[in-house]
Amino acid sequence: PKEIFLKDYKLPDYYFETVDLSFALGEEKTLVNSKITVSPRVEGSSSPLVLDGHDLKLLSIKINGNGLKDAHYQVDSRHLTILSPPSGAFTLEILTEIYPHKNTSLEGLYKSTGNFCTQCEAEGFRNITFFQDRPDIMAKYTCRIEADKLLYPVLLSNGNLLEQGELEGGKHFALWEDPFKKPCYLFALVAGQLESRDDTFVTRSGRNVQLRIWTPAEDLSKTAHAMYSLKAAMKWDEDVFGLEYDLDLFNIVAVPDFNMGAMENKSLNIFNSKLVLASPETASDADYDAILGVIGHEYFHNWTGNRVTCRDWFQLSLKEGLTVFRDQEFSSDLGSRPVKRIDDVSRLRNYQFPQDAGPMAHPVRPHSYIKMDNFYTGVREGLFSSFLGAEVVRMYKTLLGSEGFRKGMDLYFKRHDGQAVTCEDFFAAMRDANGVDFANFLLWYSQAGTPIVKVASSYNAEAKTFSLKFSQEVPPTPGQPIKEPMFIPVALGMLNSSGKDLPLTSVFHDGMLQSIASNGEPVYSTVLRVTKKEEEFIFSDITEKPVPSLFRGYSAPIRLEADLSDDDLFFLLAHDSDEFNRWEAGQLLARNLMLTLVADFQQNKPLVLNPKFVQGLKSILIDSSLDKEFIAKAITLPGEGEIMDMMKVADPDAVHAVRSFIRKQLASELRAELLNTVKNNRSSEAYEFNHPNMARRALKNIALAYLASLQDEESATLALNEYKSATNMTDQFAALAAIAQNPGKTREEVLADFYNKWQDNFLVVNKWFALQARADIPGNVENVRNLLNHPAFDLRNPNKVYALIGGFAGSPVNFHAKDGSGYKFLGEIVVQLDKINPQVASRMVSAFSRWRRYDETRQSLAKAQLEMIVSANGLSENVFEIASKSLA
Ligand code: B3K
Ligand code: ZN
Repeated sequence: PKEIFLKDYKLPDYYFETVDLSFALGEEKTLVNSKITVSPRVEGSSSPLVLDGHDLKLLSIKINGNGLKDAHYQVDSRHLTILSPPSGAFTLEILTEIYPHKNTSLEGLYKSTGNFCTQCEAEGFRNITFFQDRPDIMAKYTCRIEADKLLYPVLLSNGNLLEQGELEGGKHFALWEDPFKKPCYLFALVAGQLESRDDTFVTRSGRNVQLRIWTPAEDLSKTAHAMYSLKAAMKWDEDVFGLEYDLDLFNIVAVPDFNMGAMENKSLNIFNSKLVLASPETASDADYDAILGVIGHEYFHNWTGNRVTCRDWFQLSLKEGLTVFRDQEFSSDLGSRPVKRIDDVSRLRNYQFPQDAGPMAHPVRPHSYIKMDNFYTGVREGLFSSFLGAEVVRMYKTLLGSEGFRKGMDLYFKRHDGQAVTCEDFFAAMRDANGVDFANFLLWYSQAGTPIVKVASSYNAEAKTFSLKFSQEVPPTPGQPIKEPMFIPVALGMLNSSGKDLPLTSVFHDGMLQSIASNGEPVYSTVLRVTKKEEEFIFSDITEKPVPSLFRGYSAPIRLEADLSDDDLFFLLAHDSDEFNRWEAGQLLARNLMLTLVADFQQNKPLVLNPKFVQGLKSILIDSSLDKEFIAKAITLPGEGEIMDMMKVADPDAVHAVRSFIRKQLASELRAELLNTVKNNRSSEAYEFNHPNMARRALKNIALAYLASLQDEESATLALNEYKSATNMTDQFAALAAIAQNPGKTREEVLADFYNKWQDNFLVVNKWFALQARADIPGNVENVRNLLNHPAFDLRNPNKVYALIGGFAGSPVNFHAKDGSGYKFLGEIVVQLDKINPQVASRMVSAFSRWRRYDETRQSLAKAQLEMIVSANGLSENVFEIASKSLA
């Protein structure tokens, strides 16, 4: 397989001005005619024109209307080369034949439950026709679709519908035109039996936009939340960024077979059904939240990604980092900002940091790739995006403030609308709009690995100064043994002895006393710019010894090692005005506690829970002034993966035993409070999607989960009653999960009951698969193996694979079973799956990538599976890249 390098980027020799596509969709084969107007970049040059194409059958090729003779082109399974094109502009017309019904990779044109649909990002357009499949080729498209009218009554593509009509033989056609230039990865086509929920949105300048969400007829009633989310997103982008929608029509289509979450094709977004369909009975609060966020995300791409796109795929974060940041802000504004931040940071810690510490570590802008699809993070959720890239964008905002950030965005669009650009262009817009010096900030794009920041503090009572000494280190990553210091924005405040923020006036740094007051008034929080390997900041006028609250709101994606004592952390947990840092203090305490107990466990010492920790959590649990969802997050222990990530040699058994011990111990000591929490947070009202109600449910359900871990009669009855009386999926599934923690008869009965109830709803059945897959009951490998043969399971459907196989690969106990049974199971599946769908297989194989983190026995078992995979016949580039880099 060929590796592609950023440093090798070259401007294309030819540009495409217009592309007229014509599809004749058929059951056995589809004909694709593509007519392109081509112009050389350099006048008069006639170097060969190389087009990408993957397993296409070429039927004919014409230049300026004349058939091209065999001697004038070359074609193989990857390319079509026109050896000496005419000098000057010309038209190129290519007819190819493709087989969508056989396409199980779900890339290019394929069929999903009888309907045609497409997925072209990153490099899927080459599965449809020969093309310069690279994002810096921006052209204007038309698309004519011809198909059987009964089988495919709805025909959609990008832009506006120009014409439609009947044809002979029961066929019909539609002709679409997209007035905006776009790269081919944003092309889309849908044909099938679909119905739409229709609505309208009037933009702030008065444009009437027709909104349509398409699904099979039986799912139409479940699209109300998606429509609400779309309208909210359109309004939000106008209010916050002044960005309006630019066409008269916006379509969303939900399909059940989709490799990731959704795709932002111009005016024809295609979505995985699970991120569109929701009703209170079938979707949980988490699903509702995800739908809001992803509908927002794809809509926001219209400006950040489509109007301004990427020059090449190395610049992915230019659109993904920025758009993830935008959807995070959108969800924060519509829900709770601190809770959203907590979720996003947890996701970063659980997906991104482990990756950045492993063999697949790469900078926000990678230097090379074999298969671009492997560079979208966020693995098992089927929702792939650039979480670290979003943190980089967030840092601009932290440094510039909302207004400065908006100025930068305005300049970015002013300069680059209609262009394919780079991360430097975004950086330059932020810098120039604000006239600021960003020092070595660009390193965030090129240097991989998570910086470790140490902070030592000291108070001088006489001088009334408080010093913070920062030192930073970025660990080596593959190909980058030596690192430079990074530019790290540190948002901070200082708490006095009664827990209030101390006023901050000035700081001594770099030999200068700088004022940090704002208009002569002291501030209570400030942002320091740490740019060197070691650096000291001395705050003056600090009247008492403070407890510093560092990296408020998680102002930089780093690992912090501060010299805070447990008492300081308990104090921050109780008082910090920054809610995120209150949660963070609790997590740090829990992490320290868990690591200590893990060591005890490994030395066969008895486990004892620190009463101060119980007390700290108790005071949060019963504090009625706090947001309920915040409480729910604050009493949730860090995940097992996060703790393993912090150990020299990851020990899944010890971490699992310790986490279970703490949960059970907390449940028994806080039993009365937890019972009250469940009782006081029930509601007989109809389901509502809003923060207070979701927060109430979240708190009730975590309390229920704690109680169920006690495995006693009373808790078991309680959980069963909650299951039976639930009126929405959030409560019903939470009760099911609480029950399913404990092996036994009730577990089996309730799981069977749930399946019986929901067997006709594939999205709910996937929840049922996932729950069983990630169970930590002993010997679960066998259960999961059996579920592979369940009639509702299908290896060809990505959602099902993510639920069952992905769920299993994320379970610390059974996947890492010491006898190697979990590894063997995954190894076999990867090889099987790779023949069906390489993208999905490569998501799964990445569960092996951190095999070196475990003990020797596990290492050799996992390594054997990786070796078996790498040597498999006909392995895809996707899986090869991950597996071989993991072994390297
Ligand atoms: N841009 C797409 C992701 C494409 C992944 C390609 N393998 C959707 C998103 O950003 O959410
Ligand atoms: Zn995106």
